[in-house]
Amino acid sequence: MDTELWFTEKQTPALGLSLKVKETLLRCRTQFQEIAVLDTLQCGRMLVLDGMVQTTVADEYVYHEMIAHVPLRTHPVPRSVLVIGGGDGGVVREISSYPHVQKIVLVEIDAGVVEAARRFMPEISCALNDPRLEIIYKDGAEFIRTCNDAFDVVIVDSTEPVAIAEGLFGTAFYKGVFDALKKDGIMVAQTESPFYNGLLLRSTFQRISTVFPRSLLYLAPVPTYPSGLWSFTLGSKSFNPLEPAGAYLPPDLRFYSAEIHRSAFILPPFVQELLQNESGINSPVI
Ligand code: AG3
Repeated sequence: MDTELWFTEKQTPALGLSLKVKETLLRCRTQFQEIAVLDTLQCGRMLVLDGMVQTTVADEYVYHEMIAHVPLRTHPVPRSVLVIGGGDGGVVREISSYPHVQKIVLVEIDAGVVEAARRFMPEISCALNDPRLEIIYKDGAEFIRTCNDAFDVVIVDSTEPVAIAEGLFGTAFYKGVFDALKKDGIMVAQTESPFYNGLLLRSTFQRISTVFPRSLLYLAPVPTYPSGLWSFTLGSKSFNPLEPAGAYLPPDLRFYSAEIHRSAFILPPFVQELLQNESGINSPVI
């Protein structure tokens, strides 16, 4: 029998997701984290940061389409968009399909992630050469303090709130995002799994709600992320995400549609409770 290589992410201390590995394409340590690109049998190429699955060629479209098009189509005509994190380029690829977007700024802390994606994941990183794009290698929490009234949409495509990404989940950061947005701007952040990270989801949602006049949570399935159900929190200064104002719908999308946009905001009762409940007793302990 052939020797089998498997990668396992321990999604909780007691549960893991394992993928059979064909080949390890990259494994290196940067100043910030460990980066791995693995070629898997089930999901094709996969980007792993500090042992956590960030994206796979097989299911990346769900996450990238949902984190990008929900805010981009809530705004009638977004022209300037800031992405914090997102060094693999998946979010930039989605933004670049809007003809009216004039400026995209990508602020990624680790140049190693951009290099790895450019080299091994061309289908995800393919828009990183868009002439409208400026890439800045910096901590997003630091960068945001330097922006004022500059963007229509800010997309926070971070890793988990540990180590380098911790500052991207705090109130001070969301206030910075608020100030970086124009007067009718919109932000969205990935806010983890309602099944396994309920407490974190709630506290993040509450922080965003204290800063933005309108904040809403929506969901999408991402099979390779913990529990397979992922949340996003949108903060809007003015436009109503439930009635998207954007007339333009990018062609050839695989998950997002006008109907999915609306249905993604319909939350199961346990998620609604999670957002309302002060004490956290309904939050799963896993
Ligand atoms: N950023 C969010 C990934 C979180 C996954 N968590 C985990 N595997 N424990 C994804 C970046 C994609 N552009």
